[in-house]
Amino acid sequence: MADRTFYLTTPIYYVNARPHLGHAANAIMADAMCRYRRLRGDRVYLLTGTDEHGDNIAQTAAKAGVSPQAYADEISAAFRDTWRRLGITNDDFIRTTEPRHKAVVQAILQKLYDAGEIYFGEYGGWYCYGCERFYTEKEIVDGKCPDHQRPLSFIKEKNYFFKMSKYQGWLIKHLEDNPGFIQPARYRNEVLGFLREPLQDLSISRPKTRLQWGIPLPFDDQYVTYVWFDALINYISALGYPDGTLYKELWAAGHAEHLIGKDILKPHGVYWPTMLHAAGIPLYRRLNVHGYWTIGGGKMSKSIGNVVEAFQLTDKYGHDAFRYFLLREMTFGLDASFSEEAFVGRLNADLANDLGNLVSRATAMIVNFGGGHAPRPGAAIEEDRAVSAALGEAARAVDEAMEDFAFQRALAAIWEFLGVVNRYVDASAPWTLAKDPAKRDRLDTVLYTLAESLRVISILIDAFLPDAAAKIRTAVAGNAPRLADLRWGGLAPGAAVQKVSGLFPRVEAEKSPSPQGKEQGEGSAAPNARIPIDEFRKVELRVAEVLAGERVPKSKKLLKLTVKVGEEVRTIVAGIAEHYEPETLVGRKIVVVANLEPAKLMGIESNGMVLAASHEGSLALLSLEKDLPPGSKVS
Ligand code: ME8
Repeated sequence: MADRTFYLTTPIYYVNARPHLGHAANAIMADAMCRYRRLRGDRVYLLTGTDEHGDNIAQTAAKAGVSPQAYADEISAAFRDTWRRLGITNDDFIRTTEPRHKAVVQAILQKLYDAGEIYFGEYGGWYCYGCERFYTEKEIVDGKCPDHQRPLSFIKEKNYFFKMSKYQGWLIKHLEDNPGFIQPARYRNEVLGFLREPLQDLSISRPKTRLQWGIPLPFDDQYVTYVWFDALINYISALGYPDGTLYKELWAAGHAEHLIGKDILKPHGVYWPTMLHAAGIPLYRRLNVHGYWTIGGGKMSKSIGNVVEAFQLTDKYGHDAFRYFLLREMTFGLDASFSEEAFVGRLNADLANDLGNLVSRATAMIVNFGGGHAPRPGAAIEEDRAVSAALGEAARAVDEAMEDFAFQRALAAIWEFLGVVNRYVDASAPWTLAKDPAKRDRLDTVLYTLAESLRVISILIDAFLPDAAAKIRTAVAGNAPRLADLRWGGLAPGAAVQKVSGLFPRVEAEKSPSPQGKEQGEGSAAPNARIPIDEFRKVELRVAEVLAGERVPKSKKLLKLTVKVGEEVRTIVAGIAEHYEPETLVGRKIVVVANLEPAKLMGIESNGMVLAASHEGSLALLSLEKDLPPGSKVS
């Protein structure tokens, strides 16, 4: 990441619904990303806000018996308060009913009108009031809006149109020349997919006879601006386009990135770039698209009704735990399913156990055996060096993951490091060393390693778990966190360390108290919970043939395997080097998870996972009882 300035926007939320889990997840992702970039020392600017015009809001306000402005004031305030309580570190909050925004929308409309980019015409089409847009025949599913699953309305009227169709070829070329413009790639492909159909011109107005609640067109006061044309412009009106310093430094200089949910891909991936291009305004740098949170498999959002108040669970379990779950459980770009059970599973396994226990054990030992100070370490042995090496790996992996907004990968890498430190505590057994005065030197080294681990952990988790990070920092002589301080050895010997306990208290499930102790599987969401068959079906298991195998240099545990799955040849890195010689595996048929996201292990990209059973230190690869070709499905 060479770019040291970072302007990130969230969508502006419609004020027809109170903030819910989906909105909160979106704002939390944006916040975690911005906190991370600030830790890197980058100049960061985070914008969020509310989208307050349109049919939808006018109708909701009418139902509530209040004016649209009064309605918008109330819900917009609810978003601001909610974000403040969630600790979202936005630098500005824009509302589309503010004069600073309206002026820019009108200036851009006028500019496009003067340039002949807008014309008056008639159009009839199927309209979704929920999405505030027309749907093409191809997009309509069973006569309904694919997003809201509600019938569409046929609307025919005279309106102003933006000549979007003429930019179809230009946009395709831009996407082809800039493969990273929309990420993950599936969404870039989706936009290229839309663009295989002829692109229509965009109706950018609504007659006042039908809708009053909008920004009047500067060239025809009988019309108001279509909500998307109004809303998208918030990203630059908030910066004081065209003359504001922020606009020049953040937008015009090419540092803008958007974070959106997949439902609003088309307005951001098609309308917005063509609008900008037609108005002679530079484009954003990158569009980052996340999937949807569902509840129990159903869709959750907007006017569908199955909406969760973001705070119900944050108040119950704490902001950090809520942030952690949302960031850890969603693979960026894909949908994720929310359940309190899975939430509590993660809280207990990852937060209470892996992190909370480590912090309380380590600080207690430093206080009890080290007198409340990080001792001066003696000579490091291999076990100590493994911890510092693991930190380097984790910091690198986190940085790589954050470049792609892959929060789940970043957290998995941090938890790898926590695993290394937890195993180090067990293996080095400071409580035994403390009994033998002759081992004082070794004990000091171990206690220093623990104190230093806590210091770096507080930096690593700061963007994701800011409250817990601050508590650890206070207890372990930490300064303001910076990624630059992730270098091993930064903690001065003699630094004071205090006990920390109860960072994340365990939650006992109300319905089915489960006796999950420390032995529960690492990183599993709800270790003993039963899962529906559909969850299992998401895992694609296949037979693979090993074509070649070699040890991964500098790793005791890893083998690099080249395997054939069907016709496809791929690399899988497997932690089986202590149990198998690579040569003995060639030609064997094994079972692999074929649809895992790629992961980098010791710099090698692994595409899949080998299945093996283990028991008390012994490990056995799964093999077939009868020969079947590679690629065969396992179920
Ligand atoms: O679309 N899971 O506003 P909005 C994940 N005003 N994200 C979700 C979600 C869910 N279940 N539900 C909503 C709008 N979101 C427009 C945006 S931008 C110029 C105008 C996300 O309040 C959704 O994907 O309906 C979107 O990115 C954001 O919340 C705002 O949704």
